[in-house]
Amino acid sequence: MEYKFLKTEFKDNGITIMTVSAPKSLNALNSTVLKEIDHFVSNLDTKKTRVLIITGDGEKAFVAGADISEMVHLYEKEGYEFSKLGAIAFRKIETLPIPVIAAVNGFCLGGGCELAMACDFRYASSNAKFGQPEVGLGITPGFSGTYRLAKLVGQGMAKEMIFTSKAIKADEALRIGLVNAVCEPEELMNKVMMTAKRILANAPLAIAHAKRCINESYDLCADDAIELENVAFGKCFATDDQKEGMAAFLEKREAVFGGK
Ligand code: DAK
Repeated sequence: MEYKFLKTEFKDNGITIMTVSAPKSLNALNSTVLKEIDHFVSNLDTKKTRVLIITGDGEKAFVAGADISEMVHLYEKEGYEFSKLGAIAFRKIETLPIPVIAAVNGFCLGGGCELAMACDFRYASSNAKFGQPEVGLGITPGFSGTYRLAKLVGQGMAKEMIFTSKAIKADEALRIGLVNAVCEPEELMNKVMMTAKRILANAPLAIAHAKRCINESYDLCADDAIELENVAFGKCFATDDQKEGMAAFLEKREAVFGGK
């Protein structure tokens, strides 16, 4: 499928970059962008792509939110449908069996912050700004921001960010744990790539199991979360990757994982 608002780059080492590109509106998410993201993620071959990087086109914005010029025309039913469109696409990102890293380059507001939070972790450029400005527009966060922001930074900080609608700078986002690292804008992609390459050196199936355990255990009681991990651990012993990883250690060589 040809995308109007997405640029996709498949690197032969297993890293794919998905860039949201709507420069006239600072990469704002209209319903076409959301459908394209959904289509892209739904059809991603996660045997070939082992790490997905999501970023925004240009230096000014990652994504400056849901498209206000489209939302202004919505009523309750369409508002609900628009919200579901983003929520479903972002949930697909969150549950992909591969790591997804957000490279946040500039404004990361509203639906943009929600897109970044659906990724496994975030690196930001020093010019990035994060916020959930929705209540200033008379709406609530609509793409699972109330849920994921509170999970990431705690309820008190999430409530302050959402109730005040004030954007925070990259260093504050780092302090509260919304991003894992901050660097100069020109270094951002290199830094993300270096981390992606480190991930590529490890066993894909073990990473997929670990991601699922981390995602799912959050909403479970301790006993169920521990059992989930026990089962995942056991499943790893049915893989060639476990045999290879342990043999390589004992033979004092680098492991070569086939994802089987
Ligand atoms: N939507 C549409 N256009 C946008 C936009 C957005 N979110 N953000 C920026 N633009 C457009 C501007 O209108 C402007 O267009 P032209 O005037 O050139 O045609 C162009 O991008 C450049 O923006 P500025 O001229 O404003 O640039 P500045 O550097 O002066 O300011 C800014 C940058 C990011 C501070 C400012 O553009 C801004 O405040 N943008 C809006 C940020 C915002 O409020 N974002 C959150 C959107 S609300 C839900 C579903 C989803 C959501 C909620 C509920 N349900 C259905 C329940 C999600 C909501 C949101 O994300």
